[in-house]
Amino acid sequence: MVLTFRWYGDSDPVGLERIRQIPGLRGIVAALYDQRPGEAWPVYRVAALRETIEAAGLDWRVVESIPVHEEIKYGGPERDARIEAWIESARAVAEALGPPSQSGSEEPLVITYNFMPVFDWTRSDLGKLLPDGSKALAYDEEVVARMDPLEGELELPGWIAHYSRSELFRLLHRWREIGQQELWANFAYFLKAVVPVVEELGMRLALHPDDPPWPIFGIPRIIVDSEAVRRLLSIVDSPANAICLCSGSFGVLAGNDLVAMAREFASRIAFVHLRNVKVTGPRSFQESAHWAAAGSLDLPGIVRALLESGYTGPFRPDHGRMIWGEEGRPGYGLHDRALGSQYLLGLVDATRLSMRA
Ligand code: DNO
Repeated sequence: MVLTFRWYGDSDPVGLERIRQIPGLRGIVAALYDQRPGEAWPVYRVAALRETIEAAGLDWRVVESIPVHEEIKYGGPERDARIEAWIESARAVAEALGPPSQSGSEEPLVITYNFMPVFDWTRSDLGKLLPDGSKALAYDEEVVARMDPLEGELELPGWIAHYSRSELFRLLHRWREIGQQELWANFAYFLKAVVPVVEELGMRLALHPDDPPWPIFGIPRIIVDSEAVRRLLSIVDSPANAICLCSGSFGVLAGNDLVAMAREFASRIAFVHLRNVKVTGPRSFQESAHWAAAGSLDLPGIVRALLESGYTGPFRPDHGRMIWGEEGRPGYGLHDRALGSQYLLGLVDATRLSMRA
């Protein structure tokens, strides 16, 4: 398993030179965050970002994300053109990133994406004050139920689309007509178009689960549990059609046994997000430090299941709290993610040791 770290490009308050000092870290997770969803990425821009990352002694191995345009998700008239643009971006990634120069890793390049309609990951609070003075991300279903996205009341850390009020109104209206079955059909249409290309380019897709894994604002969400994962993997049976095992997303649903999921899907996992959450009620949670005892998830068990099942791909610490007075992008400060990365490396080392015994 290869430790990686998400970096948001030149506008990220956490610089590459600081990331470079985290022990055991070479792999960067990045994307062209200023490209609008549905626009094809130019090769020269991907290549320029690669050069910046490599100049810092690091290696760009995971793309997160190439966003999927809404037309594709609701099956609008422009969907084929938007899928073509998505494929063009994937080709640009393959051409500009090519073989890894720094890490010598043999692992294929990974493209992470999600299929959540309208909203990416959603929280009700981006800075919940914890008793120790740190600030965490939190989701409280009751609070979300009272929010009106059209009034801009929503905390949307993961939202790249930035719709105008009227665009959002139209989108929300359209989704009132679309149910889970149609969303599945549109997802299958997308997978059948992109997976063969990604496979041919020697890369792998990593579908990020829905976060949180239930419908919000009356809009369907489908990538929520093992059954959904089995279904999506069978739509195109190729190693390139893989998932991102995000412990924190799946982990807030009591029925999701992450250790069992890691074992069952190991050969079809292309990327792993490891973070901890503390479940605070039905459909409510707050994010905690990575250390297992700080939250509800069995991170040592997940790491062991992955290693014992032969997983050798990338993983990253996910969402950190804001600690030591750090300010910045919610969930993506330096300090707590760096602490988390070292805890995770410790788990990997200890597991490997016990597997040798
Ligand atoms: C949140 C992230 C997500 C993820 C996308 C993948 O922190 O894990 O924003 O990058 O959903 O497409």
